[in-house]
Amino acid sequence: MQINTIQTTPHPGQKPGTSGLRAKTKQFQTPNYLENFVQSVFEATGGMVGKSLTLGGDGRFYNREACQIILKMAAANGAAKVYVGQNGLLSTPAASAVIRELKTDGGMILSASHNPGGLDGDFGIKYNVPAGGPAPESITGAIHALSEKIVTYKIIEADDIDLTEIGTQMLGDMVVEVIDPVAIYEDLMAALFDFEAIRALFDSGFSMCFDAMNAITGPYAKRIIEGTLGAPVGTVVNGEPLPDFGGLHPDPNPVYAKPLMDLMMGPDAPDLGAASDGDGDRNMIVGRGQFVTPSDSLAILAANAHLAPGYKDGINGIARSMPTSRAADRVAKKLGIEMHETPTGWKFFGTLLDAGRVTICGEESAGTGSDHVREKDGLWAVLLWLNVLAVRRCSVVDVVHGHWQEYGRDYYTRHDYEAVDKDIADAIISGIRDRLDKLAGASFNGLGVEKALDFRYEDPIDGSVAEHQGLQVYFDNGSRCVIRLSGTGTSGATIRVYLERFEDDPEQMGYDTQDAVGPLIEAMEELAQIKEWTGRKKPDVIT
Ligand code: VG1
Ligand code: CO
Repeated sequence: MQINTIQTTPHPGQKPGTSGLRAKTKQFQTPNYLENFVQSVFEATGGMVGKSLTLGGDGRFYNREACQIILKMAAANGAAKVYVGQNGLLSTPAASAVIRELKTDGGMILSASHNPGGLDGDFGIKYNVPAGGPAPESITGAIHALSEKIVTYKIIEADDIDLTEIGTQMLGDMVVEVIDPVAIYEDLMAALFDFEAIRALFDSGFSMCFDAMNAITGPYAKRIIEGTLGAPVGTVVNGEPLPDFGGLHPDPNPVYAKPLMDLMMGPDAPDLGAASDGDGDRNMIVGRGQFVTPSDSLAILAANAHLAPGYKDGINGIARSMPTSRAADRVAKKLGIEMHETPTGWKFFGTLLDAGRVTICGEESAGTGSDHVREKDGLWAVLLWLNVLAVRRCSVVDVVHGHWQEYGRDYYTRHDYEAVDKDIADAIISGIRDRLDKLAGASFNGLGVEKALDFRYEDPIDGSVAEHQGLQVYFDNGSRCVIRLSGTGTSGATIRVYLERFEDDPEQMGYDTQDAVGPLIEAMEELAQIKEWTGRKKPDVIT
C-alpha cells in the first residue's frame, strides 16, 4: 500500500459552527479543502492508528466522492476499520445509532443538513464522538486550531471502494465494512415503540403523508412506515434521496414544506402529516388543519412519552435549547423532573444525556430526540407521535388542544432575515448588547421589559462555559424575545428573532400566531430596528 504524504496549506476559517463545518459545495471541492479538515479531525482526536470509524452522509452532491477520500485518508492514517453506509448513506440519527451500537471510535457525517445541496448548494461534515453525539466545543476548537496550521495530510493510493454492495472489503490494511444503513436504526426503533399498536392504527384506516423532501429519510421511512408498520405504499412521498434534493430546500417547516402544508390544510388531508430534513434529524408534525410548533411538539411528546414502551417508566428530565418556547418547562414542572435550558445546537445536550439527567431534548428548529442516540431524530419523533396516537386514538388536533387546556398555549414564531451583510448583523446584535444593562424598566411598543440577558451557559456536568449564545428580552407580561445569529449559514449572516407569548386563558387561545404576537413583533422592531438597518420590509422566512 502506497501512503502519500501531501503538502498542503491551511484554508482559513475551517471552524465548525452550530453543527459541523459547512461551506459551499464548490469550496469543499477546492483542492485539499476536505482533506485538510479530515486530517485535522484525525489529529485533534488523537490519531487514527488502530481505531474504527462510522461514515455516511445524506446523499447530497459530493457525498460519494467525499466518502472515498475519507476512506483513503483513514487507511493512510492507520485506522483499523471503517463502517460505511451502503452507497455512502447514513442519516444523522442512524449514524449516531451505528457509532453506539458498533462502538466505533467516533464517526463522520457528510451533510449540510437543512441547507440546500447540489453543485451550487452547500456541503458539510460533522465529527461525532464515541458516545454518538456531535463533538463538543473543546474538540471542534482543537480541530479548527490544527486546520489553521496544517502542512501535510496522508492518503493512500488505491482504487475506489465499491460502496454499492453490503459486505467487507480491504483498503490497504484497513477493513471497510459496507453496512445496511437502516437495519441498526430500525432495530432501535422497534425496541422503543409499540410497533404492534402502530400497525393496528394503520390497519384501522389511519392515513398519513410523510414528505422525505428527496433527502435521506426516504429509505428509512419507506422501510419502517410502509414496510414494517404496514402503511399503504405512497404514504412516503419524495422518498428517493437525490443529490440536489430535487431542487427543494430540505428544511421541514411550513415555508419549505409548503405542498405538505397545503395538503394538510385542505379537504383531503390525511390524519397526520410529517416531514424531515436533509440529514434526517429534524421533524415537522402537522395534524388536519393544525401545524404543531416544534416547541409544542417537544412538550407534548414529553408529556405523553410514557405511552411508548421505551419510556414506560417515565422520563428523567427534559432539556431544550434556549430559544425554544417554555412549553416543555411546564410539563417538567408537573412531572416533577429536571428541566435544562442549553445553547442552540445538539452538542450541548450530550453531557446531560450521558449523565442520565435528561431523557428527552428538543429545539424550536424542529429537532426532537431522546437518549436512544445522541442526535436529534426526525423519524423517532414521528414514530413517537404515531405511538401516542395509536394508544390515545384521537386526532392530532385533540392532542394539541387538550395539551393547551391543561398547560396553556405558547404562541411561538421565528423570524429569519437571511444573507444579511455580516457587519450590519454584528452591529444590530452589539447595538442591543451594549444597551442590555439598561433595558430592564424600559418599554417598547408599550411592553415593559422585566429583564434582558446575554445568554451564558455553564454545563452542569463538565463545567464548560459557552458565552454570547443569544440575547434574551423578557417582558412583564410573560412574553419573551430572543435574537441571535445563525451558526449554520454559508453566505452572509442570518439573524434569527424568536418571539413567544404565553396564554392560559382558554378564550384567548384561538388566534393566528402572527396576530397573537403582533405587539411583540412591533416591540422587538422598536428595540432592534432590523428593518431600518437592513432595508428589508419583512423577514425572509417566518416559521
Ligand atoms: C440551526 C438551528 C439549531 C440546530 C442547527 C443544526 O442552527 O437553529 O436549532 O441545532 O441548525 O440543525 P443556527 O445556528 O443556524 O440557528 V441541522 O438539522 O441543520 O444539523
Ligand atoms: Co439536520
